[in-house]
Amino acid sequence: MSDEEVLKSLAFQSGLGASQDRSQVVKINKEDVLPNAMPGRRFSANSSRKGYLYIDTWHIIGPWDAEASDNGVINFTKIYPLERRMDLDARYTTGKTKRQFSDEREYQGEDTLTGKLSWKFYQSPTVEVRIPRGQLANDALYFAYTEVFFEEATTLDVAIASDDAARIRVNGKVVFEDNLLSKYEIGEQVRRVHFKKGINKILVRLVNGTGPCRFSLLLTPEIKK
Ligand SMILES: [Ca+2]
Repeated sequence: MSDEEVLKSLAFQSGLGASQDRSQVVKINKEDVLPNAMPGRRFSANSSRKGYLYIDTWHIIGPWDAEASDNGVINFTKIYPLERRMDLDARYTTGKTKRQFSDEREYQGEDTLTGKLSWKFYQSPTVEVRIPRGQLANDALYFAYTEVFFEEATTLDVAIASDDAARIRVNGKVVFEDNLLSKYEIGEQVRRVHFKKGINKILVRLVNGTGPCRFSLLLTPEIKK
């Protein structure tokens, strides 16, 4: 053992006051799945049955200041304008102007931001879609948006996970809501989701407490229940 001092994490505390839920049941065997999942955003009847597919291309906007929790639970009752009407050309000057951040590689710091926000294109190399370091902040709100194309109307089981709280809409309908600052598990919840023929719109509203901020949608060929 070296006796050099090792820098400790700054251990930023989330100011949102939401409790942590460590009780998720993992339904996906990540050792089997993650090395084999393929990126995609256009799906035919065949492609969806061959193996695991993750949605890799997104537009991401944020950070805004996240609102404090209600008794440990992130309050999703407020609806933001872009949840009603999507506009990828929208510009905002209401973003966070100060941030602390620490990513999954424990790169961390604090600095100031302009507060100016616009949608940024992001292609994720991994199943988990990570908020890029330039946008990462503690106690922050983000939105991520994508459109996926299905050649036929399809119902699929989708393994959804978020770090931290998230509400996810497919074609306006909420398919996932996690209102705790929970640990990220790739198989956090499996939802049976209906995708219509043609373009399907997916909107993720994501709240980060501290540390990395990420989510994933993994389309599963079959889940043994
Ligand atoms: Ca986090």
